[in-house]
Amino acid sequence: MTIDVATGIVRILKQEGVGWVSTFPVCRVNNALGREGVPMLMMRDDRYAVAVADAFSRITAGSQGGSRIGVCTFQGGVNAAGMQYAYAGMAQAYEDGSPVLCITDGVPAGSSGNSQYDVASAMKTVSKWFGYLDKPERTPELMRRAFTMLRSGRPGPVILAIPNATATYDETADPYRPVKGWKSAPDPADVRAAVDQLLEARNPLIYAGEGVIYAGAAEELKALAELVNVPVITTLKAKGAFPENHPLFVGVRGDQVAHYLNQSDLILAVGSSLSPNRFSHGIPDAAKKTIIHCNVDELHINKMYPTAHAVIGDARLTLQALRQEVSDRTSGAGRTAGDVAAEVKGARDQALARYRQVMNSDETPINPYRVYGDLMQVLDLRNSFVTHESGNTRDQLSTVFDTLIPRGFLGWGNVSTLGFSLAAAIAAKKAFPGRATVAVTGEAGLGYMFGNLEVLLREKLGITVVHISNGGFAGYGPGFWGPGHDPFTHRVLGPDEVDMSKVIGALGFHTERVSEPAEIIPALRRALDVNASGRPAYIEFVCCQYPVYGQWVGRGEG
Ligand SMILES: Cc1ncc(C[n+]2csc(CCOP(=O)(O)OP(=O)(O)O)c2C)c(N)n1
Ligand SMILES: [Mg+2]
Repeated sequence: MTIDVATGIVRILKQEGVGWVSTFPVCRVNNALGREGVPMLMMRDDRYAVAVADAFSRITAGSQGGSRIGVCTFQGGVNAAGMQYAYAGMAQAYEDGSPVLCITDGVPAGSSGNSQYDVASAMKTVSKWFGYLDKPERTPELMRRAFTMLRSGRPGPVILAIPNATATYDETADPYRPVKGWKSAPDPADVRAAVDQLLEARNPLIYAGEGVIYAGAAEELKALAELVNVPVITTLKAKGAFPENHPLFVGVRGDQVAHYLNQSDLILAVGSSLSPNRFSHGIPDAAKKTIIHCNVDELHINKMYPTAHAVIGDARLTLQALRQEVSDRTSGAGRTAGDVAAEVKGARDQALARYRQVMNSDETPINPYRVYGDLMQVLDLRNSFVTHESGNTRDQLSTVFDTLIPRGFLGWGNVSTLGFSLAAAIAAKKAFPGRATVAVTGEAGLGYMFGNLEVLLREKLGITVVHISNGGFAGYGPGFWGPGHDPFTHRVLGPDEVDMSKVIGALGFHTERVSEPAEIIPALRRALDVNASGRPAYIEFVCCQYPVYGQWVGRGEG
């Protein structure tokens, strides 16, 4: 059967279990999606088209229903306006290592080199793999390769450029079979070496990264931590990989995390790049510690710190192998030294005391921590999804929000790009429609979202946007980063000047504006009720600019 490339791609996507595709027009594959019955989620800009698909890959990663690949399309070709705008979304997906498939029009043969913007070289800087479909017969080959990249090894975006979507080929010549994706198990000698060190350490610490979630290895992480009786911290992106009510859980951010990072003599890193960023912890005095680095590939080994032992392989298989080795060495008894859980509790109680206090605060304007505390009371933490924004909401929520299931909270952002929370919430609703879904934002994040709010109404996506409305970019307020940000780039019109609940209410959202702490819980309940019938909600909480304490731990200091 002779078919055109666009139809061939869409049929392969269906074989690969892709249920919908996010887009911003136009891409020449889109009509084939429509004809073949694959729903399109049309966003209102190209960056969001990428971000929703990106977030869908992240949120479904390692879930019980199985990892699913988010797919998006946007404008490319010679007039690559869409692609230029989508670039921001791709850069973020690449930086965060998200396996999203981006399909775009390629520059047709004979037209290359005519524009200033060089599509191929630009795309290569933000993708694990960039494929250019130079012959229609290669459609199955390139799609096979794309899904191999998406489902195997270190996760990252794949971009396919289709220069001629109407060219035809024989569909039966090279029939497509779905790609399962492959994993590798670690070298047993490396596992033994790691366990030698682990059992000798006085103060080991497990540093869990998002690779644990991609590998679907949360259970294995818990089992190993319990067997070796070692405290656990997770990165921002791995928040939820370890149950945060577990006695061995130290935290994602906060003084207790700094304390454990400082006092540890051995770091067992699993599924993390260990590349400290603005929003992840470094390892202080790394040269004095033993770093065992378990990762899916060698890219991150010996990257910023000397790796004492690398264990290369899939995180789940690695954790299983480590556990088996410990169990064999200790006749199943594991490592029992000290009352680790009591120490963890003591450190957490001490570090969290100041936050627990303000989570009950009756002050007005409302303390943002009170909103987070009340949100935790309203949500079923085993059946809900919360995500933060760039700004104070990230640092505040990652310090105090208790996440009990993988992806009950999405932490994101090696470089956290404002506006992503709405995309994440949309993706979460698509992935798990039954879960209450909340995006917590400040005014900057909200500004990025505005154009895309219509999508929630059109698609009947029952999501609640919680706005910590504090009239400024709080992190850039007085005292932050020294002089220069305040008063210059700090204040915006706030709740005294603009009533955002009216603005967004006029769109058709259920909206409320809350100034009294006692009203937080009832307002959240009303919003979530409305969400259940597919209507989005926005709540403006009139808040103070409350400081964020502590820092992400750097490389040299505590
Ligand atoms: C795309 C992008 N540009 C710039 C930044 C830098 N940035 C981080 S937070 C922030 C302001 C956040 O202010 P707001 O949304 O009001 O949150 P608050 O900290 O007040 O809660 C800015 C400009 C960013 N993260 N992403
Ligand atoms: Mg603000």
